[in-house]
Amino acid sequence: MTNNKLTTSWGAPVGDNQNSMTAGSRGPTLIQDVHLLEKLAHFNRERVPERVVHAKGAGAHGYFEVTNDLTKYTKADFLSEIGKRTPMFIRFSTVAGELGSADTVRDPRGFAVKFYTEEGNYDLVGNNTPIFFIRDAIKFPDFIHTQKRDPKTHLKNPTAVWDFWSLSPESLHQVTYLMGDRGIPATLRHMNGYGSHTFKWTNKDGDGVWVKYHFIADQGVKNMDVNLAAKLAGENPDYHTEDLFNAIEEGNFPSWTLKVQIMPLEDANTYRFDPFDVTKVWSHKDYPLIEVGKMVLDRNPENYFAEVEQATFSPGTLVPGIDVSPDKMLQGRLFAYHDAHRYRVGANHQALPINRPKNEVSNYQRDGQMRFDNNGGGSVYYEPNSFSGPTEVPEHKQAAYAVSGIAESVSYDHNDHYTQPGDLYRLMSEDERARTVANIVGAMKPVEIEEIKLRQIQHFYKADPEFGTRIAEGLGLKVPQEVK
Ligand code: HDE
Repeated sequence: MTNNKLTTSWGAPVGDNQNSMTAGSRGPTLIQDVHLLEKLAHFNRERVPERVVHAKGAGAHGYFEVTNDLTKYTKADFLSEIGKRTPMFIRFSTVAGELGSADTVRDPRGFAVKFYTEEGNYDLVGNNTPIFFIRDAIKFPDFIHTQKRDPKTHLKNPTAVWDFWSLSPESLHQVTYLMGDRGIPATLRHMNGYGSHTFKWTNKDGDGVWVKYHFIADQGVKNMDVNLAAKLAGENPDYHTEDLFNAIEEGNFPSWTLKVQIMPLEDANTYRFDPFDVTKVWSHKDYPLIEVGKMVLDRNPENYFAEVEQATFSPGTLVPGIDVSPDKMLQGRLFAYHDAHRYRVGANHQALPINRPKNEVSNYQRDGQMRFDNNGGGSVYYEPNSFSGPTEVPEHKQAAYAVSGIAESVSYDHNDHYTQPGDLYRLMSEDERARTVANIVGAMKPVEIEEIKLRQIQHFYKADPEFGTRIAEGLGLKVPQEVK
C-alpha cells in the first residue's frame, strides 16, 4: 500500500465511506453517489460459481525436488535431474459437500497438484484413493447427483447413493475403501495422494511406459475416529483446513514422497486386470513402487479466493514426456475440467496469477473476457505467417501409438468387480473389518427399499462371504440364497 488513501476501484480518492450521499440527513439517497452504487454492485458479484464437485478445499504452495533418475522412462523436464526443484501448488478437497460444508466427512479427498515446470504447467489431479467408483465418464453426472442433495427434499439421500452403487458393481472396490478407516483422514497431512488413472511416460527416444502415481505421506497415514469426526463436523467444520494452515504457519511443513509404478506398454494386453480401468489397482508385487522425488508444502496462500478458489487444474494440463492413457474416465476428464474452468472462472483462467505458467506463454490466442495482459500486443496473431511468429516444436509432438476397435458404445469386457474389494477386506485387521462393517451398516440403515440393500449385500458377499454376511446381519437381513 503506497499512501494508504482509500480509493474507488477506478482509483479516485473516496471522501466518505461511512455515509451515503442523501438529500438532508434523513435521505432519500442520491443515485449520483457512484461510490455507493459501485460498492453495492461489486459486492453482489463477489461469488464465482463454486466447483460442482470438490467445492470445499484448502490449498498450499511448496516445491517438488527430484530424488531419483527416471530419465530412461520420461523426458519430462521437471524430472530431468536429481536435485531439480519445481515450485508447485496443491489443493486438497472433499468431493460431495458444498463450499461451506464440513471437512471431517466420509468422502474421498481431492489431491490436485500443479507443477509450474520450465516447460509449462503439469497438473496431477488425483484423490487420496488409488481407485474410483466408476470407469466411464458418461456415468459421472448421475453418480454425483446421488452424492448431492435430493431435488425434492434438498437432503442427502442414502437410498439414491446405494441404489446407484448396487446397480454399478464396478463401484464396490472404492465403496469398500471409502467405508474403511481411510474414508476420514485425521488431517490433510496424514493421507496419501494418487493419480488414480494410468498415464503414459515417454522418454527422449519416444519409448513409452504406462505409469501410476503414488504420493506417500512422510508424516504417515492417520485416520479419524468416526465419533470425533461427527463432533468436529459440528464444532469445527473447517478442522482440516485450519490444521493445514496452522502446521505450515508454524513451520511444520508436511511432505510426501512421490513414487510410481511402471508397466511396459505390452503388458497392458495381458495383465489380469485392465490397467486402464480406474476401479482397479496394479499389484505392487507385479509393479513395485519406484521413488521419484519429494513434495514439500512450505507456504500458505496470501489470499484464499485469489489462489485457492481461482486455482484451475486439469488432467489435460500436460508437459512433454507425460501423456494420457486410453482410460475412459481420464479421457472424459480431458474435456470436463477446462470446460468447468471456462464456465466458473473465465476463458482466460490460465492467465490468472495462480494458474499462469512460470515460463513464457507464446501462441496466437487473443481476446476473451478479462484479458488483462497485453493480449499479444502488436505481434503477429495467426499462423502460418511470414513475420517470425512462434512456431511448433516437432520433437514434442505426442508420441504416436496404435489404436484399434469398432466405433460403438460398448461396455467393458473385464468385469471382475469382486477380487480386489475382497482382497482389500481380507487385508484389513479384524478391528478395521469390524469398523468397516459398522460404517456400511450405519450408512445403509436409512435406505428405504429392502431390495436395494439385498442387492448391495450380494456384492459384498461376492467379494467375501464373511464381509457380506456380517453386513446382512448388521442390517437384520439374510444373504439372498441365489448368491450363495
Ligand atoms: Fe473430477 N472434476 N471428475 N475427478 N476432480 C472436478 O473440475 C470430473 C474424477 C478431482 O481442487 C471438476 O474445477 C469428471 C476422478 C479433483 O480444483 C469437474 C469425472 C478424480 C477435483 C470434474 C471426474 C477426480 C476435481 C469440478 C469423471 C481423481 C478438484 C470443478 C470422468 C482421479 C480440483 C472443477 C480442484 C474437480 C469432472 C472424476 C479428482 C466438474 C467428468 C476419477 C481433485 O471438472
